[in-house]
Amino acid sequence: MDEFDAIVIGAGFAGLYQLYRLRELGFTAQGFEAGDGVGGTWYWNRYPGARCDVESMDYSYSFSEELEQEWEWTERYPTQPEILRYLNYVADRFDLRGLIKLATRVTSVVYDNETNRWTVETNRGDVVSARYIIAATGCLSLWQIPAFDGLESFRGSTFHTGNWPRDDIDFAGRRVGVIGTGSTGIQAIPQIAKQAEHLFVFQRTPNYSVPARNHLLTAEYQVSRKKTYREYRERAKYSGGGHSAILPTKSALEETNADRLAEYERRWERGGAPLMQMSYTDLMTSREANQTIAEFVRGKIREIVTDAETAAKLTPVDYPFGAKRLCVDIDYFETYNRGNVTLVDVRSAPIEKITERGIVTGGYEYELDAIVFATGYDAITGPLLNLNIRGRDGRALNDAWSAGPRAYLGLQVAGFPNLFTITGPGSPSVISNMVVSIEQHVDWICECLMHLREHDIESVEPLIEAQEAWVAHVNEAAAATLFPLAKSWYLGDNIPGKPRVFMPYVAGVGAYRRKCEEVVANGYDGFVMTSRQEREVAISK
Ligand code: N01
Repeated sequence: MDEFDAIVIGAGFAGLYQLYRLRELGFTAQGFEAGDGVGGTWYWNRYPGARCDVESMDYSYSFSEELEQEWEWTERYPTQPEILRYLNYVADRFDLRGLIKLATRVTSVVYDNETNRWTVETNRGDVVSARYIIAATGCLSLWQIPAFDGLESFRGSTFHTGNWPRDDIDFAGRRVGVIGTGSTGIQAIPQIAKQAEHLFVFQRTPNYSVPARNHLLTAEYQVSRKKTYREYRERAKYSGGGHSAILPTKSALEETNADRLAEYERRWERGGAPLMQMSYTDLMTSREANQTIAEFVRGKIREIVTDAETAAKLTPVDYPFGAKRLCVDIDYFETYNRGNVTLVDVRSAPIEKITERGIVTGGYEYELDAIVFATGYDAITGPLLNLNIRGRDGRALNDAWSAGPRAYLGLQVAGFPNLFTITGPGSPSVISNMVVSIEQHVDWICECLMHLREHDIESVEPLIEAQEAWVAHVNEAAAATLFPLAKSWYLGDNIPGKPRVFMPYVAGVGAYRRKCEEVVANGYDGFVMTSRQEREVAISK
């Protein structure tokens, strides 16, 4: 059996950087990636309109100044093909491909008490052993299609946005149904509408969405940003969401109505998520403050969508602005003014079944040639539970997390020694700029591994008390916000039977990073570290 210091699962932003750092530090490592190329999320999500709604010059690695300086982003919000090119460039530039086995899915990860090593098996028959397991599996990689009756009988083509084919799909002349109006549906719908003969959008919950106001980046802008990249990145690391933005200082309720509207209008014109993050301090903590922005966006929907009935259906009314992930779009609401687009409300009349010809709802059969499922993911915990992880004494992670995820700092789980999760539950992850959070986790893990090596320590895992206190703190932080007031994948609401727990840590990447630094400064407070001798004594008892 091949033996490594570490196995890294996944070769997206997280896996690539993790492999790079391990090699630089002299650890032997093997990466496994289910896709037949690197890129993770950006490898799989090739649906029309896929792009990142974090700005390109923020949504990029900071670990190499050379990379930062030589890579040229072309648009404010990068498209999927551009991000995938970037990640391929990184894989080549840092010579990472030799460390990764592509088209290889990890099927089990099992800890051995006696040897303090993990055995990893894959669908290609690999059986390898490692001291450390690092799950770089992404938060939104386990796509899901709801169990619609009759799904298998449909005679047309079906697609899930998170598993989009590599070939170009042409919807010209076809009647297409899209189920789902989250961030993905909202990006794909305007593009599919341009091609399809007719597009039917099956919407269960209307979403708040803000225009992206995407544009090409000028050379001057890139040069000026690159000159100040270091300070810029440093500010992002200690910010709220992982962008270097000037944070608001004022409550929305301190402002006059006219000034508040002017502020919202200015940010709406500028475009993007800063409308939520930077306008006022209390949009996500005060219902009254939130109502001011929710009403502003509802007004915009009514202004854009010409048919009043369609506008009303598209208007979110029963949950706070931003409590489901805020969407950023290009011509989303405008798309409903096209003659070839029909909005079908499947909240009042849920999808009854899928037939060989199409989708049945409200007693009516919508005949379709293709169905696009933009129905989301078993987020954050799904990809980890899917690895079939068994820790000390054969305990399955699925059992340890049967009532919801329990992890310390989103980095480690008690009872699973030397297993690390990058952007795991209880860390800022999806509430932040993922690249900033990924780099911080990889750096923290590497510092920890070096500490273990230097001090001849064989294993690290959280103390159960520290883990429980952190889980309680993560829950308290979420409870102080409006996030739990919406049904969302942040809470696992989209997966039948999934425990309703708010999974990301909402207090901001700066506060979180300081906590991680403090833990290290206090001798890995909350973790238990065991030398070989101590472990052998424990086993022999
Ligand atoms: O998935 P979602 P997504 N019948 O879970 C609907 C990231 N992302 O792929 O809201 C009918 O948000 C469901 O309805 P409801 C981003 O973090 C980033 O869109 O549950 N409808 C919802 O409308 C995002 O949040 C970028 O009532 C059903 C939709 O399917 C995350 O990925 C771009 C249904 C699922 O929405 C996930 O977004 C795109 C049913 N039975 C995505 N079941 C960037 O730009 C589900 N739905 C970085």
